[in-house]
Amino acid sequence: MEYYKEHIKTIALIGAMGTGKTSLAESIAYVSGIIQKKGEIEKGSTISDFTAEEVNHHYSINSSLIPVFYKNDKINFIDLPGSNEFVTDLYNTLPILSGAILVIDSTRGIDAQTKSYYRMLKEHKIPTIILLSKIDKENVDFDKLLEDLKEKLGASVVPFMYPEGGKNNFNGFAYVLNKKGYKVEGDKTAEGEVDADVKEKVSTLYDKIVEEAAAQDEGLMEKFFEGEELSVEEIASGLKAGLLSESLVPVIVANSLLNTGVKELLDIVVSLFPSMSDTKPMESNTEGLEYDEKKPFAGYVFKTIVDPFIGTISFVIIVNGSLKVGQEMIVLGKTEKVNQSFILTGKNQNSYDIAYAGDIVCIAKLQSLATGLTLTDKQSSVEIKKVAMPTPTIFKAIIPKNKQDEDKLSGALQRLALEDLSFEIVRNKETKQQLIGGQGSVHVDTLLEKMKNMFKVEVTTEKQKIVYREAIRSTAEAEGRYVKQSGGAGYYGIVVMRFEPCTEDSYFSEEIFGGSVPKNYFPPIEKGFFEALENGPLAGFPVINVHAVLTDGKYHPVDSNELAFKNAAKVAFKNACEKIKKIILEPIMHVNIKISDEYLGDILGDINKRRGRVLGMNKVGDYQIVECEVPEAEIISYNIDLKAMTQGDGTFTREFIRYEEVPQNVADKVIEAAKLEQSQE
Ligand SMILES: Nc1nc2c(ncn2[C@@H]2O[C@H](COP(=O)(O)OP(=O)(O)OP(=O)(O)O)[C@@H](O)[C@H]2O)c(=O)[nH]1
Ligand SMILES: [Mg+2]
Repeated sequence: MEYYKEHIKTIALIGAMGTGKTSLAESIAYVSGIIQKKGEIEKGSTISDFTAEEVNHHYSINSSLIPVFYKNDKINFIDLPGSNEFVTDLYNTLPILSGAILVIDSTRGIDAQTKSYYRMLKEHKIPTIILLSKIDKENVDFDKLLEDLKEKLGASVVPFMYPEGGKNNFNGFAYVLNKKGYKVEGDKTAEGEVDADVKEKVSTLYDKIVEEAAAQDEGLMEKFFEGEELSVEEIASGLKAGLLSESLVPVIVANSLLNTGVKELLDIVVSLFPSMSDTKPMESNTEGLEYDEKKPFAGYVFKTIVDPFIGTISFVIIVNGSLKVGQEMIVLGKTEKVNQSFILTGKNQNSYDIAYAGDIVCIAKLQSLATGLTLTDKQSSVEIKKVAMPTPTIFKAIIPKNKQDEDKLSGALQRLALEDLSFEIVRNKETKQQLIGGQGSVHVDTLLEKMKNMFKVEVTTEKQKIVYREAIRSTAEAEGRYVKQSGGAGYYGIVVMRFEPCTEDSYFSEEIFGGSVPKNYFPPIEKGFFEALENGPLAGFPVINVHAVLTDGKYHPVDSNELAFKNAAKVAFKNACEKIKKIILEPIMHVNIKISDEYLGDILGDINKRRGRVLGMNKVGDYQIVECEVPEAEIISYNIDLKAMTQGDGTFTREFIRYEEVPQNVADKVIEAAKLEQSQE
């Protein structure tokens, strides 16, 4: 069967951790008939959570694509991980969605993470349905949840379902759209009458739906106010318009374990949710770009998975034209032939004949493909804008358990970077640490687990070392002697040098009169000075911002040489340091913290405790952006603390700006730690 954009939808299952997205995906797959037997989270047997790490932890780490064929539509469901540390798929998926199902755990209600996902959907203008999951559990107060949705999300929610059986004995639901009742019977539901105790409620809710539908269109509004009944088609068209303009958010309920409400969810998606013909493609260089199967081919890689056996698999959303096996396309200026292309459902491959604009297919084993690339036909010049990723908020140092694994490690990290654009690998020459930076501790640990499972490389981790500096705060002059004249070739170099603090990079100059030191020895003296700076007097950190002046010296016509003067300069610096005031400098980071209003007080107090300076606050939408400067040493594990303080909602960025003097009590500790480390080396 061929699907055009009018009958294709891309819908994310999105929501806080553990709210039941993967279970819902499983139920959707079962109800729509693409699987005959359901898997379970606890057994690691769902179609979505198939990687070794997901099976091990019982939560999602990557997104999974579950294409479902229902009635006349192809719905590409994308089951996203709930943790806000696994963001690579989330960021790359948001721009391709035609709709989203925001899954909220009925027993947990609207938490900070839920709010943050709802805001993201709003920002991207994505039509949304709210699904209250785990409706079968005890103590679920549907009316209260509705109130909270309005109040905490500010959403214009319209219930399409109403649970039956009361707070503790859920046994079915009333489907407001057709005013029928659906009682749970095993893993199915049986259609019947709405329970007597909720009949009136359902009738009121139905009237509200009609009113909301009418409000979307002037013609319908007039009819409604004149007391005329709206036809089923008119109501549907009003609701469709409301969903598309995001002025209406349907609320439904489900128990994914028994598939309750899931068929109705699919019905709503198919009949009321916008399709790819109502959806704008991602940002690009082409004005007015639309999904259009009649134009020459253009596609965008929004996700990559690396399989140690199959190689890379690229997920491509077709923006223009069509795609099939054997087709040629331009990738990074080169013509490439697509030899392997299929549709993935979880990890299962299925062949297809031809796919059109708006649809998603996978291409395997095309080495040059990577997430963020646009692929085109020769005649197309479309270029989709690559999605920006947040920068890492935590770094950990890694050391291979086996020394021989050094090469394997860098290869494995490169492969992981194909899948995940939200982490960074940094080699710090100074501390000699290999750092891996991610969106949180769990993210980094997961990457390491993946590396072990997929590439058999094991590492141990260490805390990131802070790169301190030393500087001088007073001026001193000292002599440096390097004289050895007993037997054999001699050494003779004597210098007098002044060292003074400066604000620019360290530099050397001379004030020699009368040739006490011949000019040809200036370069070795300068070299000796810079070498001396590499190893500071306090704790062995590099010294910065020093101006050295050569003022006097002595030479010997036979025994003087470059080495002698180089070493003499080193001795002069060492001697001067005995009298000079010395300090330790630490890296200061510019930090932007994004939080909900309610946490502002706590966050400001905490920044103060971390020796931070708040530069300003800025309200953007419902968020507060706190701009501050904080010593790097104080925010090494800020990610974990910020999450704890904000129920997992807060995010931040960090960037090095300059070095600053550390307070004496901190300096003492830094010096002590550095000396201890040196003694252990
Ligand atoms: N009783 C009940 N339990 C459910 C329901 N849906 C999911 N669960 C359970 O909730 C737990 C989490 O479910 P998942 O489907 O993994 O949740 P998720 O949203 O995919 O989780 P992440 O991917 O980690 O964000 C599992 O133990 C499920 O069995 C439901 O409708 N009713
Ligand atoms: Mg999941």
